[in-house]
Amino acid sequence: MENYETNLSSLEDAYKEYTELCRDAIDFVLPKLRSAKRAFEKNSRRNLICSIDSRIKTFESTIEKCKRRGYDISIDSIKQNVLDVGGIRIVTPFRDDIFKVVDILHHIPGINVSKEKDYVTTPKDNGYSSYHMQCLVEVYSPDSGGTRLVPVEIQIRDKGMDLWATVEHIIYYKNAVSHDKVGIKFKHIAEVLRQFDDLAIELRDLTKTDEPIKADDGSNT
Ligand code: 0O2
Repeated sequence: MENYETNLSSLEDAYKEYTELCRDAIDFVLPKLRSAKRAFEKNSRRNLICSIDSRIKTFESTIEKCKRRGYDISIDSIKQNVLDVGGIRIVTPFRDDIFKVVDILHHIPGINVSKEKDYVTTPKDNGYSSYHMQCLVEVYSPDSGGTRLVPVEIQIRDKGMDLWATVEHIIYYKNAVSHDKVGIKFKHIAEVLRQFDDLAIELRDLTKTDEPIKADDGSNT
């Protein structure tokens, strides 16, 4: 037992050191996203992005994920398998904005997209909807004699999807005991939110809110 605790404590130290690299990777991405957001909004009548948040996964949550997924509990295994230690979440007003942000991310130098999961076009069976991008970000690292690629997971969702995921995460996502009735209700809420998303895009297009600002248009002054 004592040995287990000593091992866990030295793993936590190694994890803490690794999270510093993950923070550097996040700090590389954030200003680029903010500048892309500003550039879009300069030429448009509306926001492309409502919010950008970032977080470092806690040690406890990482260990829990390793156990849940059956990964080894070691620093090498964490680096190899838990690719969302550094995470960024972008929330957009409309569902189709998600794909505009995805496109922007593909064009930012220094951010290498290694894997994508499109739960927007095809939501998970439980109703979860979001776009996940696994990115490898170039970070300066004197130890490795230059730059090093550090994983960051970027999740992009619209407001409705974010509301659903936030509430479902609290009530249900990691529940050891699943209640069929609760799961069905969440699936139903996801469908209602999807209908709302469809309607919101229809109304936006009807009111031409998405038309770019013309050079002589004073409405942005
Ligand atoms: P936490 O506590 O939020 O950090 P992979 O299966 O690994 O190849 P995928 O599908 O992109 O690729 O990743 P994964 O690991 O299944 O999900 C990544 C994160 O997405 C999760 O991290 C959650 O944050 C979120 N997520 C995925 N599925 C659901 C879901 O059904 N409901 C909610 N609310 N969130 C979800 P963690 O580490 O599991 O949890």
